[in-house]
Amino acid sequence: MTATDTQPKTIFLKDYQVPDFLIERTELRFDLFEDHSRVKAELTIRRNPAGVHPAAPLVLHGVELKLLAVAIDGKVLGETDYSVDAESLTIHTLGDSFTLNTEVEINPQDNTSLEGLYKSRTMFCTQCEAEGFRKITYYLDRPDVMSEFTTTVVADKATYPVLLSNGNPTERKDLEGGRHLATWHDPFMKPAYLFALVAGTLDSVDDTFTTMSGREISLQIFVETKDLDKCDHAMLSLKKSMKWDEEVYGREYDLDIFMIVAVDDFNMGAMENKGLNIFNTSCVLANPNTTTDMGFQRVEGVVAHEYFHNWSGNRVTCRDWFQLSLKEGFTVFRDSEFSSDMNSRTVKHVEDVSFLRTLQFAEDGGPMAHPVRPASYIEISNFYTLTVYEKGSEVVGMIHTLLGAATFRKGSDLYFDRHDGEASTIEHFISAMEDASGRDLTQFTRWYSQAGTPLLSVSDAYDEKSREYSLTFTQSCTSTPEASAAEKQPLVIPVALGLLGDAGNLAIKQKGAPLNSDTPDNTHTVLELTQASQTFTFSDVPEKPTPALLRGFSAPVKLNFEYSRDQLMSLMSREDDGFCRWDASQQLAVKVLHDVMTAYRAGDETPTIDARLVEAYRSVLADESLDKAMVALMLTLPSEAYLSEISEQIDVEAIHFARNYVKKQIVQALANEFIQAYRANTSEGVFSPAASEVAQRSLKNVALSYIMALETQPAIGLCVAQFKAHNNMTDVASAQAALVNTAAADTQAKACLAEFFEKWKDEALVVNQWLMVQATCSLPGGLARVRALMQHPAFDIKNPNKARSVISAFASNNPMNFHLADGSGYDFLAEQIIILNGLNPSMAARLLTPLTKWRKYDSARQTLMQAALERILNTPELSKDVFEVVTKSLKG
Ligand code: B3K
Ligand code: ZN
Repeated sequence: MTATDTQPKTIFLKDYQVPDFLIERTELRFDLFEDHSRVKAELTIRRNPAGVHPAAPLVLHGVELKLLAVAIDGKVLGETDYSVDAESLTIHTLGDSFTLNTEVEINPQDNTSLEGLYKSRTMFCTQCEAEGFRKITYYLDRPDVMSEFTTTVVADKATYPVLLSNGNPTERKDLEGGRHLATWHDPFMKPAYLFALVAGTLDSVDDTFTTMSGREISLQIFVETKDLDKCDHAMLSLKKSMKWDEEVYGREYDLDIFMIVAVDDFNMGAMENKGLNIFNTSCVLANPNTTTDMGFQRVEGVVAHEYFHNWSGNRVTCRDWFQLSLKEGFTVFRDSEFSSDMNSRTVKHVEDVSFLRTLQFAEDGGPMAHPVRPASYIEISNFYTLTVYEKGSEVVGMIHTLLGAATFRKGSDLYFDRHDGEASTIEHFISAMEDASGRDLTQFTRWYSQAGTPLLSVSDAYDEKSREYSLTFTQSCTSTPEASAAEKQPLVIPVALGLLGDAGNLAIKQKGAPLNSDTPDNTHTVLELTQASQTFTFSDVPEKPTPALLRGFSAPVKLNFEYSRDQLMSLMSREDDGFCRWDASQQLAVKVLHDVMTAYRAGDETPTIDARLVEAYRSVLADESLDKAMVALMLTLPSEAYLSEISEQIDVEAIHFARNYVKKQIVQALANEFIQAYRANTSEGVFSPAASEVAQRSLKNVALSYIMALETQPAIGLCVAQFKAHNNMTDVASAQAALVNTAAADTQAKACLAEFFEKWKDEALVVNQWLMVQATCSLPGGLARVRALMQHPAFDIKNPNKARSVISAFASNNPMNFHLADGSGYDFLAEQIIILNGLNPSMAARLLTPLTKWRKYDSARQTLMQAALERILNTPELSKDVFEVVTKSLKG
């Protein structure tokens, strides 16, 4: 598609109509061959009694299919009975119920989009969400058409001994010519996006889980034989998830078997197909030698997320794709709660908030901003966004906060019970929560329809005489593509609050209202804002307190309260809420970083930094009461990406300079403390993935990164020694990253990179880390390094993990090199997007993100970034995916 062709169509939520036909049963037969595959479908169809077009023809979705045969009720159709175009098969005259048989030929081996049926290395696999099923057979490929599936897979037995699909296995037999067949039946009605098929040479790790009603479920994780030693963590995570969902949500697994298959070529993290989850290897394989602590956590979180979809997504699915957050926001909320329960709640929360504030806030402030429930889209693949997922999860989290855990659980029970087996909407979810709580959530639902991050400005006043303290909150929201700032309506914002006095948190008495608190000492409350501006007054306040606002990040808003640096130090050391303590450390660091950026712009490259930051860090390092993972987080300066997000106009060089400069100043003042922290947290023992050890490693590696900022030979020596110890991948990867980013360690870095590659060249996921650490190296010459990496035999642009490790990592996490003033970084990215547009459009569209932010840069860069976008727009045969992001970015 080019700009001159017909523009792709926009789909609107307001135009939703129920389907004219329903598919009661779907019987599929796949004959898989090396150069093509055949798919026979027998669909039992009837007119939808609730349909609005009683005489409508049957219009089935179908893309890139070669139609071989079509019959209704066993009668082969003549050419005038139907018509076929690039996206559909239309059958003109039909009764109210009938059987449709089709046969199509497809070419999975040439399918580089990784949607539909495709080959990943040696195996066949599928990805159907959102609209990939239409690349497999003609179908009503929409989530409100739910059907009972029976699937037969036929393939060469020697090459594809394992044949899997959804549900329970019902038949297996050998056929002539060395082929064999397996049939699977899924008794649960499901939309086509949850269909899956896998055929390959796979081994499995097997286990069982006994459900709360005593049913034994067989659990299998399928991988290539070489990866059998990397499945234990995923299996353990799966069993923990199954138990947790029973305990916390009362949800039991339904089929007799639950399978996970790991594939190398996958666009996303994983997919919740009914009974047959398909995972990107990066989200399922884990082993201490090859996987970092972060990798372990990701596996646990993603396994849980996909498992939880069995109820929030599969048993109750979405009516249409506008409702995506109904399953995704809710399921992210569920998996975050699970991870919080399995590990440290505060640490998990800080990590989530940091991610949200850096990346989702940036999305919400850019041209692709959209409500949690978008009102329109061109290509739904573009809406698997941080807003739908992460902000969607925060919105569910606010309902949880407003209702309390017990009432929320009543609401979720009601939702699952009422809508089991249905394709549902966000209204249904909200109604269940309203009915369970007796609350009116009408105003609250604005969170689903209004885009943009609300800004909450807060001011306070204290009257010593009356001992009254008041807080005034004013909410606003900047303009987003769908609505101007003036059109934004006030939201319901829960503000969790503490009041910090000299000797600790004060008891809170809210004037004119009973305290909304579940703490016995009344030091915590949740205020509910509903108006554009609102004042809350507290009585019997003995001293002017420092407000601890938005405890636990009780709402996804930008908070603006003019804390003094001394107040931030108090919050850092004495506030009860861990999130607020961390947030105060970030705010203090931001202030100091801004001082340095201002000095840098004025030509001063050796400013003195505010000693209070050093003192605050000294106290954090000495605070024995803190969880070590929290110490590590509090000592980590805000990232360049976060500093960019909060800038009106991003000054790439000043941000990079300030961050490095402040880091160096801190370590020069606290060198002994950091060395001490490094030593105290280095354990000689056997590796353990337990939370306490993860926390130690994170603190040790933060200390290492400070020590390396000294750029001395002893520091480099320490780092090389850690690299060579090869005790676990977290330590090795941290040492490698520190060496690669230190100019003075050039020789050592080169030696380590060579050694690392030699050792791990057969482990694709480890090689991806090796690619990424080089692609994100901020030292000069980044673009040349990245171009060289792309020539390396380990690189393959068709593999999304590799494209992400090199291209996306460079464009998103290497600002100094990507944003070179000559625009060469932008040209490079445009080139790669144009290549990927032809191979894998949804990947190509995702890679565009850094260019969509062009308005936040100086005018010279703006011009260069726009030119890169224009160049992409003028590419022939532009996919819908790329077209949508580019046009919205240029307009927005
Ligand atoms: N539901 C899938 C997303 C698939 C998106 C494909 N474009 C993964 C998940 O959120 O669990
Ligand atoms: Zn999901």
